[in-house]
This record gives sequence, C-alpha cells and structure tokens, in this order.
Amino acid sequence: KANKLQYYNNPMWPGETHSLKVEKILYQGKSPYQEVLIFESLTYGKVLALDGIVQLTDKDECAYQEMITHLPLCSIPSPKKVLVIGGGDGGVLREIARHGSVESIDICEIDQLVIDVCKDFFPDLSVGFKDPRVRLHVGDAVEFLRNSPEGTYDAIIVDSSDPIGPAQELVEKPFFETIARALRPGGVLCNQAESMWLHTHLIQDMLSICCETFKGSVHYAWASVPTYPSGAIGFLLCAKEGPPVNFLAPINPIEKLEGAMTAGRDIRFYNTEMHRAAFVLPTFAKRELEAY
Ligand code: AAT
Repeated sequence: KANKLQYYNNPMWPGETHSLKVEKILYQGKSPYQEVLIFESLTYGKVLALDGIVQLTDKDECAYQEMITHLPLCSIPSPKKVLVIGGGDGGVLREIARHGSVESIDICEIDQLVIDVCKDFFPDLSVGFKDPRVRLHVGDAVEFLRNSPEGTYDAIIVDSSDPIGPAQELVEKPFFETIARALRPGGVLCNQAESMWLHTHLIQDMLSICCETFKGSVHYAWASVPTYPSGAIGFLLCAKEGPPVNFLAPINPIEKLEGAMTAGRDIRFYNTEMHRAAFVLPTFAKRELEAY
C-alpha cells in the first residue's frame, strides 16, 4: 500500500500511475543509487524498473532504443565516435553496432548493478556490450564529460533516467555545455526528453538551454512507447555549430546500410518514414514548443 501511494505521488506524473500484472519477481536489489527491480509481466515480457519507474520492457524496448539511436546516427554522414550516457542495459549499444562506420563507442553508466543484472536477465540487450568497439566507463556522466577532451564525438546519446535521483544534473545547463564541448563541430546530441503530454515546462527549459548552447539546429521528436508515462517519450535533437545538420531528412538512411535492418535482432520500429514522422508535432505541442 505504501508503495502504491508513492507511485501515485511521483512528482513527474502526479495523480496517475500505470500498472502491469506481475507474473514473477526475478530480481530485487538496491545499489548506492537506486532500487533495481526485474519482473516477468503478463503482457510485456520482462520489465526493468528503477526506483519503481519502468525503464524498459521486452515488448516495447525496440521503440525507445531504436529511435534514440538512429534519429541522431542517421542524421549525419558516417558517424565514427559515439558516446552513450546511461544505457547500462546495453540496448542502445546494440543499436549503434548496426552502423558499420562507427569506430569507437564509449558508454558512461553510473550504476554497475544495472549492468550486471541486465547481463543476467536481458541478454538481447546486454549483447551490445560484446561489441569490441565498446569501452565501458562506470561513473557519473557529469564527471566523465567534464574530463573528456574537446571536439571528440560525432554523436552523443543521453539515455538517462528521469531527472529525480542520479540523473538530476543531466537536464541542467552546465551539463549541456560539457556535451557541446565534447562534440566536434556539426556533431549531434540526442537526449531522452520526457513526454509532451506531461512535461511541457521541462521540455521548454531544455529547448531554450539547447538552442543557446548548441547554436546549430534543435528539434523535438517523439515516439509511442506504451509502458512509459503517458505512453509517449520525446527526444531532443541538437547539432553543434558547424557543418549544418538537417534532422528532418536523414542523410544516412538505415535501409542503405549493409545488413543494418537484420543484424542481430531485426529492427522492429525505426525506419526512414518513422524518422521523418517523429518530428511532426500535434498542434498543442507545436504551440507550446515552437517559440523555443
Ligand atoms: N535504456 C533504458 C532506459 C533508460 S535507463 C537510464 C540509465 O541511466 C540507468 O541505467 C541509470 O543508472 C543511468 N543514469 C542515471 N543517472 C546517471 C548519471 N548521472 N550518469 C550516468 N548514468 C546515469 C532510461 C529510460 C527513461 C525513462 C523515462 N521515463
């Protein structure tokens, strides 16, 4: 009962909650950063929750991981150096591996426990860590970016949890400034950007910080993910000043990359049409987000 109350009162989505029937609890533990729970659900397969918030499920992880990865990587010609923030389950790494042009993939995840339990329970995601191009850094992304050399990355993907707990600083201006510093001119950022149904003010703040910080194009995109609050999640796409980037029309289409659609687990959600469609906003969201 106490848990139920806590979920209804989550300040990120006050007064609402979403339930999944638990068939079996597979793992429950606590790291220095968060509570980690894995369970088998009736209808979405295995589920990973951190502090009671669903991070991914077997059934719909394809939508989030494929979009957060291919929206940025298909928007620039032959990405080579990529950085992932968060993403300890390995799903985004699995998606990056489809891009043959990529030479190195750094990942900075704060929580070793997430990495370890996902290796045990989500082999279809943690397979991403097996790619020889991957270098794992366990630590806080804020610290990692402060120490990373300037102008290094072609793309940075911020696959982080909600800004309560260890990801709090990841929506603040100093963090975006270190990201912009770490990108090469014309390099791109794709940041998990919450829901247009729930988080207008947060998205507006992130948009205005990013327009100021990156100076190239900045756009909001979204996709349907049934197990995330409100059933939708957004992505903030930013290009650093330099060679111009047109996010709306992918220059590096996935369908043209040798074997990318079928390597490992087949692509289930992303394609060039979904890429273009992701930037089309409902009227209310256009009105609220356009000015930024
Ligand atoms: N791909 C699964 C989706 C996630 S996981 C987010 C990850 O970000 C978690 O493993 C968490 O430990 C990590 N993380 C949080 N804060 C930091 C930090 N400061 N530095 C590095 N890693 C961090 C996200 C789902 C989004 C759900 C939206 N409601």
